[in-house]
Amino acid sequence: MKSGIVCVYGKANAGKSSLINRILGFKLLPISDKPQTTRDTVKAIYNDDESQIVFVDTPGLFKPHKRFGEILLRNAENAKYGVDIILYVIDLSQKFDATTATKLSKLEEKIIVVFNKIDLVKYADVQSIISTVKELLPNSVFIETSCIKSINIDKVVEAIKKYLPQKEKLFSGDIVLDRPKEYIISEMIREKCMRLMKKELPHCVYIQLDHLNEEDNILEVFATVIVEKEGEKGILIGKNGNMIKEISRLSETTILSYFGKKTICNLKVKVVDNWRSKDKFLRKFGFLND
Ligand SMILES: Nc1nc2c(ncn2[C@@H]2O[C@H](COP(=O)(O)OP(=O)(O)O)[C@@H](O)[C@H]2O)c(=O)[nH]1
Ligand SMILES: [Mg+2]
Repeated sequence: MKSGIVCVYGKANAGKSSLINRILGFKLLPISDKPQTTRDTVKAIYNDDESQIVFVDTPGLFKPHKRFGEILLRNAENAKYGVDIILYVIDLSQKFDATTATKLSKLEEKIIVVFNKIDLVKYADVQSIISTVKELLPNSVFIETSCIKSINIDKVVEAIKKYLPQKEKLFSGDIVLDRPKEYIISEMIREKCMRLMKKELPHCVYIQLDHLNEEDNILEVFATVIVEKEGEKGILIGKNGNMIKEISRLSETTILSYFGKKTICNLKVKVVDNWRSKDKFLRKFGFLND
């Protein structure tokens, strides 16, 4: 049996969560076109007959502009230590800067470089990025992928398996995420907010799951969508409550398809003034542990 921990690392929006979802074969982690969709360093677990891969999805690297951002960044940076393999995801369609690759070149861990979003670029335009990375990380493995078009995802799995140590499974049974149902549901709701909201607004959203009422065929969710300002609350509720209704409706569909139960999603919206800058709330919401 081969098993180990793979940290998925790279800039915000590179496609890290998309890649993990593709490898798992179903959509587990939230994805959107806004950077910082991933907030927590969650572990997503891939199992097959001969291996277990524990993926650590990270919030990605970005310039933090609030206390909250600083904490996410610190967690992302810390996640890469003590793992078996680092999967470094690069978005080929974006301007490349060598800082991250240079930082990684100093680590001992095996690095698999994933050049993602090849569906968006012409090879001639990205050749120089690829050769720069190859020079900076000469001992790594390199794979070009598209998560959208499902290109070379199997090669990534193959490469990971090759370098995983011989070890017994770290997680038993068929757990796919190291988080409870409540977490998965609130992430599904948050993903809908991220997708429907414009620009900076989605980042102020925190989903507090108040109560889960679960019966044989029905799942009733009571949650509070927390934002930072009255204006944001207005936008989130929308004209005649249309926005929050749409968020509920889309969440219900996603929760149903994942848990196989008809879902009713009751959402309230509440303002917690500037929560992303206050340690008290960052701690309460589980982002700050010290
Ligand atoms: N065209 C294209 N888009 C992609 C690809 N992989 C991810 N994306 C998109 O890039 C955005 C960010 O993806 P996400 O997985 O949330 O990135 P993360 O922040 O690194 O976890 C989403 O809109 C994805 O649909 C790809 O291979 N090709
Ligand atoms: Mg992500």
